[in-house]
Amino acid sequence: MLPHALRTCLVAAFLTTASGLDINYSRDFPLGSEVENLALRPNGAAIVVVNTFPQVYEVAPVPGSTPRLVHNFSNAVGTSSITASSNPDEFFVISGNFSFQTLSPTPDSYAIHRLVLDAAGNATVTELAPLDAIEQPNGMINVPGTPLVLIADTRGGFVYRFNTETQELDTYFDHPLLKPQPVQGVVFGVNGIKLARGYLYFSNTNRQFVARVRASGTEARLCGTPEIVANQTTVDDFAVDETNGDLYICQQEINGLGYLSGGAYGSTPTTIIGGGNSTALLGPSAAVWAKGAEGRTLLLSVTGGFEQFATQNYTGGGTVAIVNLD
Ligand SMILES: *[C@@H]1O[C@H](CO)[C@@H](O)[C@H](O)[C@H]1NC(C)=O
Ligand SMILES: *[C@@H]1O[C@H](CO)[C@@H](O)[C@H](O)[C@H]1NC(C)=O
Ligand SMILES: *[C@@H]1O[C@H](CO)[C@@H](O)[C@H](O)[C@H]1NC(C)=O
Ligand SMILES: *[C@@H]1O[C@H](CO)[C@@H](O)[C@H](O)[C@H]1NC(C)=O
Ligand SMILES: *[C@@H]1O[C@H](CO)[C@@H](O)[C@H](O)[C@H]1NC(C)=O
Ligand SMILES: *[C@@H]1O[C@H](CO)[C@@H](O)[C@H](O)[C@H]1NC(C)=O
Ligand SMILES: CC(=O)N[C@H]1CO[C@H](CO)[C@@H](O)[C@@H]1O
Repeated sequence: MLPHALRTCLVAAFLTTASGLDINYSRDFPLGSEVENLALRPNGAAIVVVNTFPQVYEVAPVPGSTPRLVHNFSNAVGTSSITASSNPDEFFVISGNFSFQTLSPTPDSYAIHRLVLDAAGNATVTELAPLDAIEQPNGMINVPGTPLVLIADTRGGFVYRFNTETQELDTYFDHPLLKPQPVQGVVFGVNGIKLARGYLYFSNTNRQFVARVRASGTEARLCGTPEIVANQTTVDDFAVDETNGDLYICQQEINGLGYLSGGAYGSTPTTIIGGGNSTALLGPSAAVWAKGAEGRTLLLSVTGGFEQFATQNYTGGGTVAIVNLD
């Protein structure tokens, strides 16, 4: 707890965009955990995947909560993706083998699973299908009210769609803006994806933008032309405020949280937490709105700093951060 309290350090920029902005953290995940993504239980707890261990955790959305192991897969290196389904307390999780030393995935190692939590929080996990067509699954979202999930292939530069009832996998969206543009061997194209305001929003990590294209998630195949809405920003995942289009951007590379007003699309986000030498947010990887708090409270998965997974000289700090925006 203490290291986290000490770490809280907000840059002056936030004072002009929000007052009372504060940040709190869960306790650290086990050393070596690359805390990768998260989804919400109906009770508001975060269900969190770790990409260096094949594990899924539950984290109560209160400061100082201890991550509770929910499931430990036996046949994979890590878990890369999670989304809540259209049914309460049901989640889809992707497991697979990604190496942080070579920064590359093992071909044919990924699979999608259904994870259902009972009232006691115990998980029942069923493998649905291998995902061999997808080079490297990253962000995954549910298409509301359907058995469909959309899966970003960060290495191939596609958005796939998987039907969790029929097991059909197809290419939902293919566009040049989804493709990676490798930077010193680091290959990350489309990364975060969100359906909001009648659009599919997506980030491209190598190319440092967030774009959007009109979409419902249910069309046979998406054929629009995306527009870049936030440019020249280091971006992993992000959250969209459904009411006004405001964007909150996990700036993993610069350890910050970026903000862009829905009225300022086309410009460059401002870092409202972290950045510079701040340790307030070391490697934020994904964002969801806290239960009933859209536009007010974000839950972020935080890796504790990316370099440690490449060097395997672990420094810890993997947490869920709770960011109050008002
Ligand atoms: C997860 O399972 C592996 C064996 O598959 C075991 O070695 C490891 O200790 C387990 N981890 C936890 C946190 O239970
Ligand atoms: C993925 O890693 C697991 C755990 O090390 C291993 O059992 C499995 O064979 C690997 N899968 C592939 C396709 O290499
Ligand atoms: C659920 O979890 C609790 C505590 O972890 C355990 O005592 C109980 O036996 C589990 N119930 C089932 C049905 O697995
Ligand atoms: C985004 O920024 C890049 C430079 O990084 C520039 O080439 C491109 O024209 C910009 N695109 C938009 C839509 O602003
Ligand atoms: C970060 O720390 C280094 C070394 O102390 C210093 O030179 C640099 O100016 C700092 N950067 C910022 C943005 O504060
Ligand atoms: C690991 O990191 C610590 C500081 O975080 C440093 O003092 C140490 O030299 C590093 N070890 C290696 C083997 O790089
Ligand atoms: C509930 C709680 O502990 N909130 C704390 C979150 O962090 C801020 C500082 O960033 C504290 O002022 C709050 O009390």
